[in-house]
Amino acid sequence: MYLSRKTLPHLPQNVYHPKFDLSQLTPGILHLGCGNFHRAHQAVATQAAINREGPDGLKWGIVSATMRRPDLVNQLRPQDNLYTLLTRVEDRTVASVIGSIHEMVFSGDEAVDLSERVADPRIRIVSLTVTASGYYLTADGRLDPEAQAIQQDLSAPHPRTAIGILANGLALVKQRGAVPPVILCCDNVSHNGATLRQAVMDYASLRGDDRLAAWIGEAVQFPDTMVDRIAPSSHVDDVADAKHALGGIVDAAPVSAEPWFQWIIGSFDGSRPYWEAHPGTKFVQDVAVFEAAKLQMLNGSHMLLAYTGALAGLNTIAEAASDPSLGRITARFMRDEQTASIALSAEELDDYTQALMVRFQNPGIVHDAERVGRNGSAKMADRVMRAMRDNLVAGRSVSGASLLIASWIRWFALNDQDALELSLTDPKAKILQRICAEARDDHKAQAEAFLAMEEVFGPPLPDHDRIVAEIAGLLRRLTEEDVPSVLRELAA
Ligand code: CS2
Repeated sequence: MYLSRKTLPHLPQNVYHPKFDLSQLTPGILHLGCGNFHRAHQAVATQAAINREGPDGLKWGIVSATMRRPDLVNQLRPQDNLYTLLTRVEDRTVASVIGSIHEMVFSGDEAVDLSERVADPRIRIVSLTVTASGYYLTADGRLDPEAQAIQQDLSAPHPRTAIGILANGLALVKQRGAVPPVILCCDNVSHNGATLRQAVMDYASLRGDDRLAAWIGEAVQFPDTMVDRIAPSSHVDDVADAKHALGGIVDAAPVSAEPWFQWIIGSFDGSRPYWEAHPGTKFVQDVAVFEAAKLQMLNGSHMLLAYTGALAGLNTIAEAASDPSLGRITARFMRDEQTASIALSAEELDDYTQALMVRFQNPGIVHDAERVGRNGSAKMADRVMRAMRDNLVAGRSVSGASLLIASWIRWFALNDQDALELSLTDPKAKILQRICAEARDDHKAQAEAFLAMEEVFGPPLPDHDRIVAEIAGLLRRLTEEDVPSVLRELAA
């Protein structure tokens, strides 16, 4: 028996589930990027809001578009888009069935015109989780006009990128003289709302429509948000765990997440779900400080754990964070380097560091280094370079950031030699591998050529030559010595 509306009444009593009539739900939100994170985050808060609001909340059903996974649509449709959230508390799992997704679509489906969906008058909010690499930004946060996907969209009738879909959809709204939806970016990108707005305006201008760009700038709200919940890729145990929790009912596409939930949203005008019904959700005037702390301290440290951890044979975030040496190096990096320019008190920063290290060590979360290590070239600027630059200007150590970058380069070098035990996904993979191949065995040349990529690292760093030498030295050690021993020394 599969999970579906029909089988909902047979769920065990202790499974939290939608309290509303699923057949009455209508679409109010369009979501682009239906991955595990969306299903463990916005969809969960939306369910809490609908539960709380009663009949008024039924207009907030989500039309969720996956940009990459038609298989997920095939799994969820027969289940009436219901799925299980497995909350992995350290020593136990709590199951909840989520029913806020009203419709699932695949963006690549010929019959699906997402720009039309953006312009559907019932859709009041368009939210996005397409990952940092899904925006095709350069290190200064502007749309990269050279990106192949953007070039393709500009000449295609039906765009495939989120940016193209939004620009075309908003053009329809403008043409029809309708009220535009609020665009809610939920990705880990610095000033995510403002950045997305600029990128969509850049796209409109590239299409030769400066009027559309100006109208988007004036008439459309793009609030900033900070989102936080660790939701790893699906794991083989998830399906069996869900079946057990649901008393034998099968869910083909459950999702796992840690208990932590945070969603800080810049206030905006217009109607919206009562998302505050979910603990951890808050509307504020200014998201910047929460966002910088999260991007640098959580996401930046995640990169160090992933890149350096995998080189030491620690293939999940929990293993890497629990390793005495790498755990220590990471906590130091997070607290001493990644807090640069974050306007929180020393005590708040200490507490946040401690809480993050505990979250990283959660043994119930199997968060693969391979996954967190993806698309580093799109993550480097916001998560690592900003703090690193501030630290260099202030004359502080950047040893953690240098280790992170050296480890990242090592991934490409190993990959080039077919010796990396995990797959390497990055929009700049080809160029970076070529650099490694051309400068084989010359660590200084590799470090220099990597840092010269301004679209990834930004303009030359203060004290550039010294940093190149520091990174090259670490790269040499990671190549020639036993990595766990190197980490033991660095942690001392
Ligand atoms: C991770 C994030 O893969 C990554 O880049 O750092 O997905 C991280 O798990 C979430 O941002 C946590 O909120």
